[in-house]
Amino acid sequence: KESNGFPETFLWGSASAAYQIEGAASEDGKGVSNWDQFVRIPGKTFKATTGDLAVDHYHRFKEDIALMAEAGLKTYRFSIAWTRIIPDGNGEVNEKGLAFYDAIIDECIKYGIEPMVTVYHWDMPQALQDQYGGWENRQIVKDYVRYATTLFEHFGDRVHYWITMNEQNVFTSLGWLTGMHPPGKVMDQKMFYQVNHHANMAHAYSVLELKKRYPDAHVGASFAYTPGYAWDCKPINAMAKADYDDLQNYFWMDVYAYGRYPKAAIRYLESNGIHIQMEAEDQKIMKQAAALIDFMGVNYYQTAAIEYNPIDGVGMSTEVNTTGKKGTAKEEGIPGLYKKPSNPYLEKTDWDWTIDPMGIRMCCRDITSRYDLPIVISENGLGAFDKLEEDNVIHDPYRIAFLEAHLKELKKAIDDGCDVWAYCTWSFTDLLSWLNGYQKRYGFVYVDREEDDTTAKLNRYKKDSFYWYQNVIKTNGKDL
Ligand code: GCO
Repeated sequence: KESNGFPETFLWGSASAAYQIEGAASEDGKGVSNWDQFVRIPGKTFKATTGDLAVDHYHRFKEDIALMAEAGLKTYRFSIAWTRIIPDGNGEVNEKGLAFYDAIIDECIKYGIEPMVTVYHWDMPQALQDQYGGWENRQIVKDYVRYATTLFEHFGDRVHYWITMNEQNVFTSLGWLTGMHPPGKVMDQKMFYQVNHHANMAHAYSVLELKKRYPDAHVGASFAYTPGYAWDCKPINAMAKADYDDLQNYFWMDVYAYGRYPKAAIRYLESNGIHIQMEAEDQKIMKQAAALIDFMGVNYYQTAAIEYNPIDGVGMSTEVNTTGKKGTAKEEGIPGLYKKPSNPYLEKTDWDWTIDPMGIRMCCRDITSRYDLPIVISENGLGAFDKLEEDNVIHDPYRIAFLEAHLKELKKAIDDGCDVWAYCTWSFTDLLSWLNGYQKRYGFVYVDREEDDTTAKLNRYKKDSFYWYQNVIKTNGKDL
């Protein structure tokens, strides 16, 4: 059948996060974040890489945004560093921090690029961690909402797309279960769920504050959605997939879209002695916020195969592939419920992430039928080893193939009736990978630096994929 293609208003974009690109870690009054501190613990990141310099976007944002304009981007998704706006988390507002993001936003607007702002992309003021344990304490809700409201009031006249939380499922799992992200706690399950509830309330109250001020603003949260496939048609594996969905997908998306936790997940937690502490109004506020969100943000990278996991089966793995050496990832699961064996039908990236273009269509279809919400693909991309060759060219046909295959499936999702507003690749320039330094690159623009290179020139070079994306945007995806 004939495809209608991408809508005329489709927002072609790319995404980044403050800590991964900005650098200037202590300039212009910026406070210390949890990440500034965490990366200094030996063994936490590849070659002890820090974001102190990152790709120096703080000083080169004009060059970077000019490149985005050259590529034809319609939107640029970036995050704001809480520590630039309120350096100690809940004290004075730092005017220089506001001025930096004013400049970014104005630069985007100058080129007709719609700014899409992520309020929280994992870098929390360390002062709040020290004062009261950060996300572990209910106080974080008030402090987050004050920070978010400061952004809404200052930037709301120019920013029409807001993302409250980036991958809450990831930063909480890695922070309180695998210990790979700050605060580095391992299998603290009770706290994991409590922290999530605090983040949910921070999200919910900030949605209400935004809509009070800017009822027409578009808001959502970005969820790292890994759709599951039942291993086979054995009923117990189909049930394992239902458990996986309730505990690992709908546990977040149902909160954003419906304002409630999946019943079976809550029953499971309670039967394991985990009771989420809530305040009297919480359920009401969650529902109010859910009724106000405009889209579901989806960061799509991969799918998972799901199989029943016996009670003495595999647990959560704290050893994942951070080396880029294929085949080093371990199977993970929740004993008694499910595990995620490697899917034999799919190729994998060097970091053992399955490559599954159809998964992006699955995400869209599932969100459309379950929530009937518009969708913003807030991230999709391929982390790979890229090579700068003579004459400063970078041939990345694997990235083009990856993105093209995903966009073809996204187009089918649109033809299926899904209301997809935007597609942001991760990322535009290369940037710091939280745990992998600079060996795992995602950008259309190569940044000339290595981990331990303090004299890096940080020159920007366009990869082949840059020109490919430029053409996709110019033709509004017509040839896909
Ligand atoms: C990495 C990760 C990140 C994430 C992003 C999530 O290599 O560090 O892949 O780049 O994709 O921050 O929102």
